[in-house]
Amino acid sequence: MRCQQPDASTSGRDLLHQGCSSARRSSRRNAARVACAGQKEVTLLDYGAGNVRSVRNAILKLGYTLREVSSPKDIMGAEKLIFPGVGAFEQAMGVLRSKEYTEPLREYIQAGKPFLGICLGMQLLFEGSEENGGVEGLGIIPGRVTKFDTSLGLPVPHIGWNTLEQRRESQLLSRVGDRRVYFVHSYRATPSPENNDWVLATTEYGGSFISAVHKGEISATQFHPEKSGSAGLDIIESFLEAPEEPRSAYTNGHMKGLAKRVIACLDVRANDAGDLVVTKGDQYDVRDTDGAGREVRNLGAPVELAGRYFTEGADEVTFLNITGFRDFPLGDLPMLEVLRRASEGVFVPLTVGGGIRGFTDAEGKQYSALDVAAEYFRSGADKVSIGSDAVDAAQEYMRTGQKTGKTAIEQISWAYGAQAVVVSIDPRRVFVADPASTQRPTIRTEHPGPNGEQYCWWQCTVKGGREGRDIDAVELARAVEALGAGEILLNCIDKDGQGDGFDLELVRAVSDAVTIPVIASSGAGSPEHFKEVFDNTGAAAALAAGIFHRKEVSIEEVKAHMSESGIPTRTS
Ligand code: 1PR
Repeated sequence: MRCQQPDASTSGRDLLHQGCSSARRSSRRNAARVACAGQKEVTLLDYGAGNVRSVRNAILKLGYTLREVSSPKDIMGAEKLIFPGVGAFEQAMGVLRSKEYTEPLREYIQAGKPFLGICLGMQLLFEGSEENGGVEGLGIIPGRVTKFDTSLGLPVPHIGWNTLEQRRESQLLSRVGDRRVYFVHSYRATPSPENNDWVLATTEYGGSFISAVHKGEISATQFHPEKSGSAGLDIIESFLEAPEEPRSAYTNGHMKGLAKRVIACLDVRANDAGDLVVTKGDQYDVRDTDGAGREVRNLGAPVELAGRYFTEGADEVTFLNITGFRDFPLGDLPMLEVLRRASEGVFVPLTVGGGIRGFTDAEGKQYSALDVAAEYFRSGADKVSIGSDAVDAAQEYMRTGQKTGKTAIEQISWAYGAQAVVVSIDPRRVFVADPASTQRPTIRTEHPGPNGEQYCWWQCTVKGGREGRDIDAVELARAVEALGAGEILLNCIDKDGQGDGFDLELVRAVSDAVTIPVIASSGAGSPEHFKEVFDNTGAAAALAAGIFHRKEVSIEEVKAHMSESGIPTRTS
């Protein structure tokens, strides 16, 4: 068993410092202070399927030491075990079996020792799942895990910040109050008379599903406490240690349900001096137009900006390595380091995009898109965003009607689940006078073209808008959904950096065409633009860059405006 002390590395030292100083500031963090003295330890069951870095970082931030399971006997030896399940059900059960963890895990839980399962770590406790065509689980909790019903018109995966309906009181959720927590999953277990004694909380999403279970010392959550900001850190701390002051019973806020997400986006690239900077374009041109040098705009350092957006209440942070299409991403160590450092202090989901595709390096060694994605997940990403490669895959799929199982989308989705695969679309509006003049699907637009054209379509591009392809954004969205993408990041080159609002026609066309969540991007200039896009389209989230970087509008202002307008939003 490997033991990781919070002061074992420079970053660990920072975390120790943060953990201890926060403990000193708050009486309810006394437990953490004890842990800083090295007396408390948590065992983490990481079977290597994805990003558990945030769980690790959260434990360290709370001032606890960390042990990692490296053999079956470490499980029974644990005092408190956290099991963050990642990936698909079949994969996870397969790894548990091959490492001979299944029986010790069952024994540990049946012995009633302190256990916290997270996401798939909760689902695996059930009898089985219909994911991957039907797989047996650990059989601790009665019931089977099934897929959300897509016929209800709700986007699936269920991604974002939703409320908890607590069925009874328990220490685990005693400090959550009406704060939302972060979910990302396509499958769920539902309450039944057989599992009623396990159900601690349920959540509504096209019906009620189990969001937390609890019995004796065994707890598990369908949501990700490690990605749920301060509410999530409180939950993990409640599991680790009894709170000193009993908290009042929960109250659910007046606006229940899945919140519309506000995402801060950081376009990252090296400037001419070679420093990695957050930049921002106008219609994808990131160089200043004034001044002879046309330098890459420098709007800040990636890790610091990500930290600022977490503190200000961003529901997610997205990093786009905008020159990733040129370089070999695993050679792009600074970007991996950005993720590692950002994930130490940012406890909301992190997405990374740019260069997610297969590569052959200078020595002829081949790396699959899955290898590249795996490295990003290990470094702290929760989702990867695929741009150019998704266009190639979608065109090929539309041409042949066949799934090869070899595309980046399919491979990553299979290994990590659809929710980990975002497809970023970079479309540009093409006006046509007559729909018959193009094979692409058109809409009649309320904003006619320069020559009075009444119709348009949105041409997908690759390499950061440098090359146009003969595929429309709606066609691409449908194709990548079929290939296994779990979410669409819908940019718009015409609107990028313009500050005059999202392209509502584009967002409506794409969000109406798919069942997966769509993130509207490009053009936000005011809080009203967020209200506009949520009121008029099926967008599940809205992303902005320039207005946040330049501090023209704060995330708080956006959320306050959404809240006043009756749009469900996470405000704490
Ligand atoms: O093709 O898989 O390597 O991915 C490249 C990724 O980099 C894609 O996600 C692509 O969108 C992004 N990208 C490439 N070039 C640029 C560029 O700006 N020159 N950025 C670029 C795209 C769009 C959003 C932006 C919103 C909001 N930027 O990230 O943040 O438009 O901006 P606003 O709120 O200021 O209007 P691959």
